[in-house]
Amino acid sequence: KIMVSGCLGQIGTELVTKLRHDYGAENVLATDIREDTAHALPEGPFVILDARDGKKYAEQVEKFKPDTIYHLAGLLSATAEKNPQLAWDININGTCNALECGRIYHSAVFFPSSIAAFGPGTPHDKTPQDTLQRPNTIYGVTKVASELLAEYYHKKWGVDTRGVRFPGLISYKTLPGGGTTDYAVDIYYQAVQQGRYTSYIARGTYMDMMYIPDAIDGMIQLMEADPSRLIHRCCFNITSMSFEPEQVAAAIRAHIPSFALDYAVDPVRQAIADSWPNSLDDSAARAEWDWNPKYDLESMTADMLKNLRAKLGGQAKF
Ligand code: VAH
Repeated sequence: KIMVSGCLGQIGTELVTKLRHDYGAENVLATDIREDTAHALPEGPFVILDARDGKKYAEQVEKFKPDTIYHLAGLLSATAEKNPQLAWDININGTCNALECGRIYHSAVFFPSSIAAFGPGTPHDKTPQDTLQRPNTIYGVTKVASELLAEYYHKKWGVDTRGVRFPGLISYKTLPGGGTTDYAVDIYYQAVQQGRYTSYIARGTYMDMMYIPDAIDGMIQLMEADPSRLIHRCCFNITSMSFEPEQVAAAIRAHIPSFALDYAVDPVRQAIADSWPNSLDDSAARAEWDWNPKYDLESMTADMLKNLRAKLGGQAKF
């Protein structure tokens, strides 16, 4: 049995859909701070849960008795930078509650870290699995603190904690909520609706990215991996591609030749992007639990445009 917090987010909606398909809807408890008014999730148990409410979090875990908790509730980088105290409250206290539940009720806990867990002083190219982590964003600070907490709960109390450092995630079902990498999702929506896009991230800014089917499969693969093979726990570098805006534009032009890209750089999100790696070394994930993504920029672009044209119907002019 599985419980998911933050189930209505960009990752959560697709994870719950996949888990309910694979394990049976009744075995997957979806929780979020808000109601599923858009009916983003397939049928199954749903509970309103603010991850900061430790008492309610524990009540739900005690009642549902999940073998695994995927703790996804949290604020993303750009939103967090606008409200650092709230970001600390949600991202840290929520994770503490998930880990306490893992300790008391013996559930395994998945934690989503991020490339944001690295900062300006970290090697930017092929960033190693084990290296300096001194991020200068509140989001990155909460990710490093949470990684260390998750490692501590494993070493101190044997909680089965595991996690990955996600790159920017690209999907067409649920929009991301206030990230820095969101330009790489917006560009596809604008391409099919306007035939053009104005990027808030500057030309030449490389960041790791991943198509969401690979992310969802990777999370489940990690949680099902043989624990005796795991040398690392929280959290594994994983990536599938690294690109800059001009490269996405070129991939889109293979389908929409007239697609135009220009720039209006947002200094806040550009500074965040500049502090992050250009590319990760994900050899530890490949060696310890056979991480092996399927999509590259070309196949992701074809799939995104096909599905956005279907989703947007008449709004898709290109
Ligand atoms: C963000 N999409 O932009 C998230 C993610 C690596 C990026 O953490 O904040």
